[in-house]
Amino acid sequence: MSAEYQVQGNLAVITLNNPPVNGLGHATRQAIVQGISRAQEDAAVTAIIITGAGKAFSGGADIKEFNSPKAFAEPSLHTVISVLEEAEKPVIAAIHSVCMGGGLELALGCHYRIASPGAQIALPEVKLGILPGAGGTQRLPRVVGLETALNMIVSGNPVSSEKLAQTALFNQIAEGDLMTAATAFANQVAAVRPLPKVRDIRIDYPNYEAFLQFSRNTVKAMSGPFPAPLACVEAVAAAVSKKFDDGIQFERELFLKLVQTTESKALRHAFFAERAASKLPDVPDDTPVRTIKSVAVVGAGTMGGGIAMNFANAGIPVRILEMKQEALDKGLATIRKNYENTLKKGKLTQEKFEQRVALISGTLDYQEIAQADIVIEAVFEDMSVKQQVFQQLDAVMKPGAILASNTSTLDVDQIAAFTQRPQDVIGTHFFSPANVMKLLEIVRGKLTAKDVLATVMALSKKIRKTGVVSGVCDGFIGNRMIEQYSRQAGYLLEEGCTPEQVDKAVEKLGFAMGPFRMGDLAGNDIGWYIRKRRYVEKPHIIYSKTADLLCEMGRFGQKTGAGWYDYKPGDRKPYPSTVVNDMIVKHSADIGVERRKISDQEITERLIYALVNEAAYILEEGIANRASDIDMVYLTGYGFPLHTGGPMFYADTVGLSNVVRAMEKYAKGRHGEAWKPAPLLAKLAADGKTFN
Ligand code: 3H9
Repeated sequence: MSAEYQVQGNLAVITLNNPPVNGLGHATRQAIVQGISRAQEDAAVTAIIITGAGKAFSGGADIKEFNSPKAFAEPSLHTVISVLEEAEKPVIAAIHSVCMGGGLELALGCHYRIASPGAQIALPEVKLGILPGAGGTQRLPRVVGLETALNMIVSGNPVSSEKLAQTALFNQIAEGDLMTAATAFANQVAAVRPLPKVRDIRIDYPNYEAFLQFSRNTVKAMSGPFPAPLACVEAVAAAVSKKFDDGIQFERELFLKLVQTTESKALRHAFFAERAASKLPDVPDDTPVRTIKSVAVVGAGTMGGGIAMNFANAGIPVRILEMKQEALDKGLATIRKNYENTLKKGKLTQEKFEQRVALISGTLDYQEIAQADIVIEAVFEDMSVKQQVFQQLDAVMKPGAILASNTSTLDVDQIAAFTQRPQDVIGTHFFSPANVMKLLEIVRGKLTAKDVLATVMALSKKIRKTGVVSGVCDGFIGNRMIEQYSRQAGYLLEEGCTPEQVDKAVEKLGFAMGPFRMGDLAGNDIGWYIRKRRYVEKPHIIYSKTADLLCEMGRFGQKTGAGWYDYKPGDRKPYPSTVVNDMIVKHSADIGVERRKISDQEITERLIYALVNEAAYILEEGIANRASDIDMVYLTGYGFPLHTGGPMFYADTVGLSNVVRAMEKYAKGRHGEAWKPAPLLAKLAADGKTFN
């Protein structure tokens, strides 16, 4: 049973018990209905309390069930809610911790609701690409008002129970023990008849059409490719414009449509992928972790500064080490300025601003960082520089300190070998801007200790990053894949595209930024530096020379006021550049390639399938633990469109055999060798299987 039934005196108590968050799966729904029926039949029972065991009242419908017929098997959530609402004895929801989605809908079907202070109340379905499908859009506006309900349903964000104390959602906010308060309340209302039902409340909102029209316009402009937010508005509109039962029917139809959309499947995939990424088969949840109370960062450049801010934001003191006073002062001033900008925008209180600035200090002396629990190196991406730094860290850091490198491509095992304590060395690859981007690639060296890995994974949660573990290889998961993507982007230029055409094609698909705009933002010189290394180490790899020619012109991107695009001073807007386009056309002629018209479909397929094929090698080699980890890397670090669920989920949606067929076609063109399908991809496609 996933709900327990107990009789305590004259009260029946139904306790949802389906860890981790009392999801309302089929068995739980059955158990609730059985509990209500037992309570109705027991003449000694005068009222029924429904509550949740453990860390939630309920986190809502069991999302895992959505892809199976169980999700809709009777008793459906609708049926359960009707059973509660129609019960002849008062049903009181005793709410604590988390009351979300179907959990809140269940509570809204009860006659009364009591909540602990601080409970998180939400209808977050929109974040999964659906809408509340068990009456939430019809009942919530009846108790909290049209505007509050619409905000909660369209944003999906939680609101604390105290904030809703003045609304008809709660009959009481419990002071002290929740069950004691619920018991006293249940006894008070045991004899009340008729029983109050949320469905009977009238929504009083004169001129609601004007408000709803305004909401439609705003939501439409903000929801991009996602259909759910607008559907939420329409469902809430039905709560005012239709009779209750018709509104419920309308909500249900919308829900059933949305749950089938690729966008919703992609968001549900991302929900579970994010949680799966924090689990490693050989590092169980109870692996001991090292205490992290202080952090040091080596390097006060853009990366080092951004990394330091993450820890200050989480309340952890950080000391930044630099070689020269001038560089240190500049780095600290940049951090201060970043915080000042956030303060000016009203996104930070004065108090928090001061706290955060005070948590970051600087030093020129290695000895002054020796007692830090973790040190993160963020110096120039060159092995000999890394060697010097890690040898120094090995000499000064206290025993047990974690030594992390922010390298984006270099061999973490080689870095670890510069020290006498390779078990304490790990890669922590942040993405620029490091204080903003969600992704943290955690690079596990051959000798990295399990407790070091567990500590860094826990730390990534604390600083609100999505930590994804990668094995050691050139570029790890993200940059190793982007290498193939960039190569295709370069070939496309040689064959007939302009940077603008390539960028627009992928941006139309929902990418935050195309490859050339991304290059201009990150700095084209970084790729140039890496390619020069590869020309020596891996001479068989053929790159388009266009990017080198661009760098030879000094066009490093936004920072030099010119890159693939032209820029006006103080303006980040890219303008197509005649100089660059001429250079590309000339280069095609120089290498004897006849330029042709290339379709957007070819552009997006070549860029995305190049990512997917490399990802298949990465998965096969065990560099990534699971396909969904690769999706998380691309969704949180590379601006891959969320509504597609990431490159692997996207390829699954297209069908792997279709992906392979397209690759075979491109293999007949220039640089066809790049299109040899990875054995794993070929096998899955042949077997009709998927990555995820
Ligand atoms: C819905 O209700 C539809 C209805 O309107 C209509 C139906 C007809 N189902 O996040 P955490 C798991 S849609 C299944 O790390 P936290 C999660 O996978 C639903 N599993 O913890 C993880 O498992 P594991 C609307 C769920 O404390 C574990 O719980 N509800 C569900 O940071 C811990 O999760 C939502 O969208 C679920 N509903 O946060 C709520 N929820 O340990 C989504 C969680 O195996 N959930 N799990 O990896 C959340 O926002 C957070 O999980 C919550 C807890 C705030 C509840």
